[in-house]
Amino acid sequence: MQNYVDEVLDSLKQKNSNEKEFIQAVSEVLDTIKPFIEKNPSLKKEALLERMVEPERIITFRVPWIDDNNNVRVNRGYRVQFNGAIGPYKGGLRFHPSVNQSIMKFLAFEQTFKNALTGLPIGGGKGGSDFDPKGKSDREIMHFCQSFMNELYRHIGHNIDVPAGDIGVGAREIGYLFGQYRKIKNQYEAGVLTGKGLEYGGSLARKEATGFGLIYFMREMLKANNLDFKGKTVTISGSGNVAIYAAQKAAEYGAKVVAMSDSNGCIYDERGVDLDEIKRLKEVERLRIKEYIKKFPCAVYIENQKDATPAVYKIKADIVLPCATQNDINLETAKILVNNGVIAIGEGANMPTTIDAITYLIENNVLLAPAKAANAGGVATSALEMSQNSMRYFWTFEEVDKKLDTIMTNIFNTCKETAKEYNLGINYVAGANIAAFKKVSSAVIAQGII
Ligand code: NDP
Ligand code: 2IT
Repeated sequence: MQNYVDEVLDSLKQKNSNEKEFIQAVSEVLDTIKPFIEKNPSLKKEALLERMVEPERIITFRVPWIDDNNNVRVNRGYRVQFNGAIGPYKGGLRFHPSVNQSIMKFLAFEQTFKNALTGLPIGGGKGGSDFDPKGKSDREIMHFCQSFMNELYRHIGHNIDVPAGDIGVGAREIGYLFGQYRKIKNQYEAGVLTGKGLEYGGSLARKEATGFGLIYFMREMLKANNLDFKGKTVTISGSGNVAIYAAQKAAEYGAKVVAMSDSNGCIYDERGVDLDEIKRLKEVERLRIKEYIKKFPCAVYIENQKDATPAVYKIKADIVLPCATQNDINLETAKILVNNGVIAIGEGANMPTTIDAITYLIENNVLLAPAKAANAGGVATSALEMSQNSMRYFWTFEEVDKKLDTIMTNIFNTCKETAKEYNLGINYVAGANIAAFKKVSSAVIAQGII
């Protein structure tokens, strides 16, 4: 059976040799589920792994738009509908210049398992574009979103595929996308997108959900190991949606967030980062994080050096929350973190840690909250938004937040129990992968060869 996993991985590497992020995401999952595959030898006859690593469908399309100087510009749009066995495809849209098919496939693959862990009826998908929103005017963003939807609309629907936000896509973009969908379809299909504004079908607590959910998961993970947030120092990579609300909840639990970052560098504020200022800079003004020190000259700004560990990871902290992008923590960075005495790492971003770094961290007894479990609060609350849209009703902030807390607590328990069942100690990464794989694969098998 060991061979079966290796055969499938070899063939995947051959077929997708230029898709390094996708190969990485699949390798991490398949390597950690080997004990489960061993116990279920009949899966090979079913070609189950081959079916699980092949997306149901990939859509790519041209997105033409006109910039403020009247130049015609063209970007590439994507939607990867990876696995719809347990519900409509569900997952965010990422607008970032680095977006390519490999990144879309890795994100959609991860999403499939993450969504299964939430316990809610959602399949896995992801989409986006290599469009760079940085420095674009509101009008350019709107025009791009409209053009993107001019093609995407034919592939989505509240029972088909339900996109949401991710890097570079927040409430503003979801608003423009929803408006264009409504215009084209001439119908009010509230549940076709999530992360909507509160005035038109958005859910209370969706904005906070990924960050809050990450901290609820971490709270349970720390508790299971006789630890908590009180008095701990925290550093956070990123200062976007996930980072901000993770910082807020960690501070509520008595931790001190001393550093946050963007792709240029980080700010270090010994007294604890002022989140109102971060929110003003990032959510309202859309400025760089280095502006923080204008208001707080006692803080320092440290610029990243090219090809080196990002500055934020060199700052000593008990708890580290990567909430920016993939492969932020490599082996070299993991060694720095361990040397600095890190206790726990919470993956708010998708696949922020390379495989060798994960192995090193777990071997060094660092508690690692794996992305597909720990950041599932965002998509779980998106599913709650879909429920509210179907009911044509809404829950209060407290009601949604309480459901989110229960979901995150359940996900942690699933990871812990599965790790225990397979004698994996604190390897919650393997626990999450096995539990999620079990669920999606049984649904796939039950539905026959399709
Ligand atoms: P945002 O666009 O709101 O913020 C992204 C943050 O990451 C910014 O601070 C950005 O800095 C920083 N960053 C640093 N390096 C990079 C890089 N190379 N590429 C892109 N961003 C970089 O995104 P989110 O907060 O929504 O997403 C952050 C992470 O969390 C992503 O990995 C996403 O997939 C994941 N996630 C998001 C969920 C959600 O609900 N939004 C749910 C689950 C996971 P800069 O401004 O300099 O680019
Ligand atoms: O990575 C993710 O889980 C998200 N970007 C959120 C997806 C969603 O559908 O809310």
